[in-house]
Amino acid sequence: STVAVVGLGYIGLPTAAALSSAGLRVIGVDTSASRVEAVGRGEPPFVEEGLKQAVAEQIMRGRLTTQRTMPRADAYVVAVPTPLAAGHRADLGSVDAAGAAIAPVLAGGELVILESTSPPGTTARLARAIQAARPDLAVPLTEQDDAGGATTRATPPAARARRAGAAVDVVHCPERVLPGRAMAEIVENDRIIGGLTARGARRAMSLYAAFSTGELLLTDARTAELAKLAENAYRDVNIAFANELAAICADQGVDPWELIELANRHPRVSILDPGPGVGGHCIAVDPWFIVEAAPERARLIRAAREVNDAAPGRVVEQVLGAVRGQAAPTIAALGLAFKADVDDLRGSPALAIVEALARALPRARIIVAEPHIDALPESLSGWPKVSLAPIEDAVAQASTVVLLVDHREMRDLDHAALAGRAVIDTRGLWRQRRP
Ligand code: SAJ
Repeated sequence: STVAVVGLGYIGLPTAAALSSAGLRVIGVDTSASRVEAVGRGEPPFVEEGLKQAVAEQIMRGRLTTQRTMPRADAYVVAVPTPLAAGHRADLGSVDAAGAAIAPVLAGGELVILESTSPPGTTARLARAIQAARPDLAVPLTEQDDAGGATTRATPPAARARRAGAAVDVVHCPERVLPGRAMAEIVENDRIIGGLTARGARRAMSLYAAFSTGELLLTDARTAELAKLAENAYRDVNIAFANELAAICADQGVDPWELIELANRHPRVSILDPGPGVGGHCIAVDPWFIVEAAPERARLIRAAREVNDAAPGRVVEQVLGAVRGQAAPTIAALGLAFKADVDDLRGSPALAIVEALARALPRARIIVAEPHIDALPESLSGWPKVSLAPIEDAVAQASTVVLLVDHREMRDLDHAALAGRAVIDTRGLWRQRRP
């Protein structure tokens, strides 16, 4: 059978590779012409271990092709961005656009799977939109709908009678792979599959069974939506706990990493690592979807977001404190990515910190070292005082060194190079361990 993967990004492309590697015929769809073309040449536009090889092989075998227009297919896997809009609200524009593109090509009987992380109710919203665009098809919103609509007033009997053919099932199967380990986790992780109807969930299960070695856990769509959000909110709350402890430790003159290491020797304590903030496009975003759905209830989840969002500002204050009194300081900023060993700058606290320093220090030089990029992003390239250099060069020229990302390359840095410099280590990478 043919699967269309809608959105060839960090989730869609690895999923397209996994589905085609499992022997399915896959059509990758993206609105970006350059992305369609690059992937069509077997060249993914971002790095993920094993991705390039898998994509190139499937393209070569002809099992994976790419195009901009929505094809006919037996199943559609929607993996489009669901970013935050103003006011910490979910921007569902890309999900709506995907639905609008899929609806006209449906013939009846297809499976539409939403993988994008979504606020509660989004799967039903997608189904409603497809139903509205295609009154001639049956797109069940509930079990009762599916049974013929005996108890739903929403569907007039005349409309029901006109609907021909098999139902179009809309299902939520939230992605949950860790950036940097996407290819392995897409295959190995357990999956939550939430149907608007039980049949939809079962149909999606047989699709995922083609490539997943994890357990496939069936539930309803709203539970699946909220479960995914809960996973990322859980991590956000736990990182906020570590970041709040680190701020308290700074006032108390205590090394937070030593404190956490010691507390974690308790059999039921497992505190995460404090850092310069929470970045990426998931953990810093998804908890807001819960806040939006339940603003009165989600007090802890909102507070965690606020604690983590305040972390970059604390690092900026620390750096400003370290260079106070210097007319023209040179600062080495090590790392721009949102976390270790990835090239992804989206929502990166490190990037926000360097931008803030560039604005706050008119006469400083800021030398950025980020081994995963070969040019500064647009937000920094306009500043003559900001440059990109190898790690050793950046450190050699600087009087203040701020470590922002614990990349492998930063771990390997010879500590002797740091001698005589003010060092702000936001990841606890170079801390002095007690004997
Ligand atoms: N971070 C800390 N301290 C820690 C752990 C992380 O400061 O102890 C920071 C990182 O530096 C980074 C941010 O948090 O800036 C998030 O990094 P991450 O590795 O925790 O998570 P993501 O955003 O790369 O991926 C998460 C994963 N979710 C969970 O682990 C619950 C992944 O499985 C999801 O699929 C992904 O979000 C997603 O797409 O939703």
